[in-house]
Parts: sequence; structure tokens; C-alpha cells
Amino acid sequence: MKRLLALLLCVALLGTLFAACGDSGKTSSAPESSKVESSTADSSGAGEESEAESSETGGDSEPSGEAVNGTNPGTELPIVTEPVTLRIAKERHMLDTTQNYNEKASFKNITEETGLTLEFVELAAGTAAEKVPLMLAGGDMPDVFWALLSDAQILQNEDQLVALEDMLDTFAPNSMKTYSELGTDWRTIATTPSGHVYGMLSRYESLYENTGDGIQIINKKWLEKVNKEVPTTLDEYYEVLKAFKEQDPNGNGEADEIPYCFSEDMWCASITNDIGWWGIGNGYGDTYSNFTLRDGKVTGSVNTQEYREYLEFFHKLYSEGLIDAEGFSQNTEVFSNKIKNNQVGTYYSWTALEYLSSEQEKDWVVLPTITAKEGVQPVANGEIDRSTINKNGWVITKSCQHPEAALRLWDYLARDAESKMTVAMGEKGTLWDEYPEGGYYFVVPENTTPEYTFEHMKYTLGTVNNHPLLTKDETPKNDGEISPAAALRDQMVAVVDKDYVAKKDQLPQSYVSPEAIDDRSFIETDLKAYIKQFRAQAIMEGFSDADWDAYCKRLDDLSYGEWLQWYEDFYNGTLN
Ligand SMILES: [Ca+2]
Repeated sequence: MKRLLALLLCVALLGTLFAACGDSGKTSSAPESSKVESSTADSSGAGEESEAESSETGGDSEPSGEAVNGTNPGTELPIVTEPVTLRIAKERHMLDTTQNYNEKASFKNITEETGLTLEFVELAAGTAAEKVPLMLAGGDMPDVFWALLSDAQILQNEDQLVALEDMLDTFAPNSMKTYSELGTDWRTIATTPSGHVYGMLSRYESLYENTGDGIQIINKKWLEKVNKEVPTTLDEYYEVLKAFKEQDPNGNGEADEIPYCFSEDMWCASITNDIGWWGIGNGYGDTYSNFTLRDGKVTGSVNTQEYREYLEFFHKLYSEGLIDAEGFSQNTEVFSNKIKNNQVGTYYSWTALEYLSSEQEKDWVVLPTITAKEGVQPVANGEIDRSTINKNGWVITKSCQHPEAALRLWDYLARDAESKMTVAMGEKGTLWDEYPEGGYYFVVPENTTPEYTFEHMKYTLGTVNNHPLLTKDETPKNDGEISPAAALRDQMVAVVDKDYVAKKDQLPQSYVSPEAIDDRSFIETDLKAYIKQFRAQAIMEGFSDADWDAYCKRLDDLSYGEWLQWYEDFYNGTLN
């Protein structure tokens, strides 16, 4: 959770990235992990089924028929045969400078176009986590929750929500067309354990810059200063860190260099980032570094010989002063100040622009993934084609008198890529545009000011991530010819993405029942805390064979095996 929040913050600072993060409405509340939302494993059989079903609706042809409950079917306009007002709950973003959502391009003429009047129930930025549960608990229920409900809130409030599955073909044909074009079967993502669909999908199917997490960058100027190349092996890496430590590469005459800097407080700068060099884990952090998923099997990562070697290597770095002694305790601000202060040789970041100017950024290059020992396949922190779908983008409640109209409104916004992008980023021509030959690209405008930054523009003109789902083909490109800053992150991802977790080894994006979540939570609080504590201790103080054996034994006692089994069952779709 912390990770996505921090991701949002770093994106806000960056000013070059578009949708790196969770729901814009969730900046200040508790956003879900981007990885928990990672895509469903490919199931081509199911994909065929969805295509077959969509052709039943006649594909592109109009479902015809009588209005239902005052709502015209298909794509006929106006949406309603008589005036209808919809109350839509949405959390404002703190950088949104509009007074009301009706000012946004997508809604300026919505009543003329559809017959619907929209009354936005706008929750102040940062208040959704507190207010939404009150609404669900019998407070003022809106007709629609727009990008506000978590999976757990859906599953715990099914009786208050409208099941959409039987309405989709008639009232959401545009969305169904998009769903049929996805690389995965949308039903496995959108269907709850009880067999219903409550949420319309939003965001991007996959955004290339978001397929990865933190990427390790290294100071090229420092490398030149100490006369070394970008390291490609563990031994070379060690030698570079040592040279950074001893040869005053920042040139101030003091031994103030921190060769490798990390911070457990900064979402993408955890020391767990590097465990993939030993071929273990499925990413960084307290969940993904703690298991290895390969070929359908979930195994332990932090009880292996490889993990032990990782701890020993980092203990050596620590004891020689080559990694930041404050890494386990410092907050993000302290961490970033060291970088800004030109004391750091290498660290994990979204891009160097996070803390440095465009001029300084040029001194940094990506460190390609290192293979720590012979025979292992290293893993970088990312997932090939990672899904960024939000499955609860648009949820209609039973308080809504015209659920068909509410569904059609979303589907109207989903009528084509340009409409969806307008919801995301405002009208074509400012933050995104179209190539003469077709297809779209993002634009980073130059007319921004400190008072009205690029980030202000995004959240003012659009909703950033809360648009109806855009497929990969519909998603604009970050084009280096047009906006070099926008393309920077993509170029960094391209250096390491061959080492990202393969599609087949990614966790699915399906709903998990509250009971199953409880089962896991029961185990993992103590387990994760213990793993984390041992890691810090082992790296700072070292450890003996007996310490290691006791640690492995303690993992067993803390039900590490059951925790791993939970993830294997989740992967296999066999959780109870
Ligand atoms: Ca120095």
C-alpha cells in the first residue's frame, strides 16, 4: 500500500509520467498494491469464450429493442427517454483545480448529449478511506461509486450493489467490445467468487512504464572519475562500490560518499530489490520477495541457499561501509537529501528525475540486472505486460433508480479511444494527441508554471487513471521524438524488462474472498515482520550457521509453508 502511495507522490514530483500509479482518487487514502492487481495468467481457452459471447451480441451491431426503465438500449442517444439525475461519488485529487467534475471536457455537454444530469458527490482529497465505509454502512448512498471501492468493499457489500452481468450486452456494448480485445479473459478478473460482476473495468490494460518498479541507476560521472565501467558481475559491482567509497568521486575532499543507498521507507528503494540477482523472489518488498513462483509452483525464497548468499554479500558491503548504514531506519526525505547532495553512487528509483534536475539526470545510467551466481536466472523488479486494470472502476448501487442509465453513461464514455482518453487526460491536443497515420501519443506541455504544473494539468483536465479501460493498442505512446522527458522511463524499463517476471509466473488479478484474506493475514503479520527483522539483523551484524538454522526453523514455526501454499492456491484458482 505504501508503495503505491509513494509511487503517486513520486509521479507527482516527476512530472513526466502519466499513469504510473493507482486510482488518482486514492492518492491520500490507502491505495491497493499495483502488483496485487497484476494480471490474470493467460488462459487462451477462456479468451475464446469471451469472443464467442461478444459475437452473440452482434459484435459492432446495435442491440435493438425497447427502452427499459426509461433507458434506451445499445448506443442509441439520448441515453434516457426522460430526464434522469445520477449521483456519482468520486474522490477529488488534491491537484485538481476545477470546482466541479462537470467542468471537465467529458461532462461539459453531457446533459445535451445523453439526457442525464450528473450530480457529483465529490469527496475531498484524502477522505475516501474514511467516508466510503460510512456511505456503505447505511449513510448517504450514491448511485455510483467511481473508482472508490476496494475488492474487499465489493465482496462485503454485494447485497447493496447491482449485479451487472446480465445487463452488459444490452447496455454496455462498447465496453464489451473493449473487453473482447483484451489479452486475458475479463471474466476471470471481474467476476466475484459468488459469480457476479459489480465493477466496470478502468485504467490501462498495461502501461509499459508501469510494468516495472524501481530500477537501479548508477552515477556515470562517478564511474568515469574512478575509471570503471558499468559493472556486469557481482565482483565488478563490489569493486565499483569500493572505488566510490575510497576515491572521492564527488570531489569535495571528504570521504562522505555512500556507494549504495537504500531506504525501507521509500516504496521503490528497499534493500529487497536485489534479491532477484540470486534468481529468487517475484519482485521486491514484504510480499513479492518472500516467494518464488516458477512454472506454477510457489516455493520459499527467503529460506534458500541463494538468499543466504544474498544476506552474506550485503553483510560484507555493510561491514565495509559500502551501503548506507541508515538504510533500515531513514525516511524518504533523508534518503533523497543524500542523493540531492551528490553523496550517492547508485540507488533504486523511478527515474533520476525524481530527485534531480534534467541536467543532473544525464549523469545517471541504468545498471543492467546482475547475475549473482552461475546457473541462476536473475529476476528484475517488474512483470512483463503487467496489468494495470482496476476492476472496480464504476460500481452501481441498489440506491440507483436507473441502473441501466448509469451503466450506459459509463459505456458512453467508453465509446471510443478518444472519449476514454478525454476522461483520462482532457481533450485531444493538450496532454495527448493523434498521429496523422492513427494511434496516439502523450504530450508533456511546455507552458507549465510552478503554480500550475504538469501534474495540476493532468488532474484538472482529466481524471488520470479513472477512465474506462483502454486496451494496449489504444493506449498512447511515450514518444521520445515528441517528449523526451515522457520517454525517459520507457527507455529505462527497456534495459531491464527482459528479466521481468514472465506472464506465466505472475499472480492472477482475481477477487479473493474476505475469508481467504483473513486466513492469509492471520499468518503473515508475524511472518513478514520476522523475515524483515532477520534480514536487517543479518545484514548489519552478520550471522552464524546456527543463527541461520534457527531462522529457518522459526520460519517453519511461523507457518511459512502454509503462507506459500496460500499463494500457490491463489495462483491455481483453488483458494477456498
Ligand atoms: Ca567526497
